[in-house]
Amino acid sequence: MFGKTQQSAFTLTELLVAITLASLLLAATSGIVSNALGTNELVEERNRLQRDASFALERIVRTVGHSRQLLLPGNDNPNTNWPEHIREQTIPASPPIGSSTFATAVLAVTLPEYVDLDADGFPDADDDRDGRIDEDLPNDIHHDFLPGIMLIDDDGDGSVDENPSSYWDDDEDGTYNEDPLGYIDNDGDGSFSEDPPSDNNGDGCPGVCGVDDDGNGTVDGTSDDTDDDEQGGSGFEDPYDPVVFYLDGDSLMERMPVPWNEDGNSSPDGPNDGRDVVASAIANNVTRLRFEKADSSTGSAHLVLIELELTGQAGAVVSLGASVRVGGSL
Ligand SMILES: [Ca+2]
Ligand SMILES: [Ca+2]
Ligand SMILES: [Ca+2]
Ligand SMILES: [Ca+2]
Repeated sequence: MFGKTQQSAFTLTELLVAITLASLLLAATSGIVSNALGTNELVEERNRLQRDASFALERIVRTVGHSRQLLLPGNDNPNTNWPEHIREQTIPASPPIGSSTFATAVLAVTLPEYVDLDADGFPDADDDRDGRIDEDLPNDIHHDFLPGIMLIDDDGDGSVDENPSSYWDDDEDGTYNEDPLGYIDNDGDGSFSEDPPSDNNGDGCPGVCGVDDDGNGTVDGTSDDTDDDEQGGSGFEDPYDPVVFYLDGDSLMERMPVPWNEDGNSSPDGPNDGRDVVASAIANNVTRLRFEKADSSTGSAHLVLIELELTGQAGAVVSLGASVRVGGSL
């Protein structure tokens, strides 16, 4: 009896110890479990962000690789104290550089030939459907009735479309038609051919002076010096159609020109112009976007460096980069 009581007391102690051990073990296990859940969530988020960033980068790289011309970023302008060739933006915003008031990331290239959204068999970039692309620019080279590219801070000074009445000013520097097409930086801003007049090379002749541009046997066939392809017509019938990548909040936007009257406005020369665009988000949760024009040569095959950072709710951060040559895939 005595022995039995002692045994059962012993058992009780054992039981208590066992319970304590079990609860300790449980606590430890639940710690491990919740830790594992947290890690899983982070891993999943990182994978998701990785997919999102890859998707966006691939779209940009494909577009740039098939474009014939980089529009933004331009070369660094030696006359300003902020970099024009590097367009970087963070969310939340980091302090602007020099006397620029707001840093924005922007990449703009001319529309690749493969894009035919209205499926009429002509590239959308061939505005006059003559088989050639961007061959006859108006004074307002983007044909959007605003300085530079519509709703974009072209010169990186922090202001968008400043001096709106001066819409022939293609680079937002306050003067227009000051840098015709060619290999000379006529206005000393570091960039070439960034603000041509409707006589695109500024030589006072249709097409190039003394050259039979359209191969019809007649040299400088018309008296219209704005007819850059010597094909008659309005004299400036094929503007640039910019594809633009930029941030709207923390969304990376891709803005496409469309060959129909998207905004309902008509121009003197027709219902479709540079204001007809469609923008869509190709990535969200962006915390950093950076575009750099890596060389300042006069040629067209410029190298563009791209960096994209996404940050998720759970704290995962993914940063991806790419470098692509403009027209490198043509
Ligand atoms: Ca054309
Ligand atoms: Ca500006
Ligand atoms: Ca200008
Ligand atoms: Ca220039």
